[in-house]
Amino acid sequence: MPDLRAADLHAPAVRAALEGLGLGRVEVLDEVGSTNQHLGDAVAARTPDGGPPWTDLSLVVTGHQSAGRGRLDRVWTTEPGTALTFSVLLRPADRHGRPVADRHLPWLTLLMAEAVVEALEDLAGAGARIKWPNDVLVDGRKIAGVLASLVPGPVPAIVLGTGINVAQEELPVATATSLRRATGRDLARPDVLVAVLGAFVPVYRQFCADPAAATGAGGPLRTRVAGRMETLGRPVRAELPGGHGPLTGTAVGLGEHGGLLLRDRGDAEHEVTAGDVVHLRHAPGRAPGPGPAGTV
Ligand code: BT5
Repeated sequence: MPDLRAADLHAPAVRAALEGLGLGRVEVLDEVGSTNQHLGDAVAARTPDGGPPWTDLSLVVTGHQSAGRGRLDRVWTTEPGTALTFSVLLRPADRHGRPVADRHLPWLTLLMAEAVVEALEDLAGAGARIKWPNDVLVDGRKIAGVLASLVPGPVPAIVLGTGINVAQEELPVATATSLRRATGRDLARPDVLVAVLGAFVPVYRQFCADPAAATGAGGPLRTRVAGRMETLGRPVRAELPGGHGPLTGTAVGLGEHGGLLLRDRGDAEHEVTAGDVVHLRHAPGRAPGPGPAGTV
């Protein structure tokens, strides 16, 4: 019996809409462990598999992801048929065909989060916001997460995976929400996919053309992402990787390479480039404590 978990994504009209966006190879899978793993393995194999080559902006999307991954060995959990889980392959190169320098690559996660926010706004007026470095929140709850993985090679490629909670009633953690839960609206997964990629592709092209100009001080993409960030202007606690103590302060901006600029109580500025951020409640005159959604 055919597996119908991805019947909506297999529809010819969806393929036509995706093709209209100028993507590379498009693969729709009924079910897979992890789209990031699948795409990364396929690209790293570098052996022809009979299909088209894995060019820039190739896509793997699945009806159900059974072993989804988060950062730092965490998991991404979804019910069959209710969530959007997909990965795009990126081979970012500037207008002269030169690979974009590694230092700019952290922006890609934020640019995908930005595309998700714009799509959810357009489709459902969801009022979504970005939480540094890789979450999208609605009403302070996580509706989407982005995971970037590097595919080693002569010119490294990036697999950018995105999970968006669309129709779940039950969520795997209390800090999560779905479009159905947050907006009461039942959106079709393919519409969300096409809207997100439709928002991402032009932003990605703008980034690649001149990453330093797009994301440097006053650059249009840095300004755009900063304007959508829930994190900025808030007291936060940054949990740093590698056993370094947490940093507490106010998030004051985005750095040149997508890091979070944090000003501590002594007015010293730090740039956090990796780790988790906890949004703290504004509490004038008191040490900041976690807010209602402070542990997202
Ligand atoms: C992320 O990690 O948020 C990245 C999620 C990326 C998922 C996509 S789906 C397609 C592609 N293929 C993959 O295998 N992954 C990518 P992180 O910031 O580490 O957050 C992980 C945490 O989010 C977990 O520890 C849970 O607390 C929470 N979580 C798990 N499933 C969730 C869900 N469906 N909705 C909201 N939160 C969830």
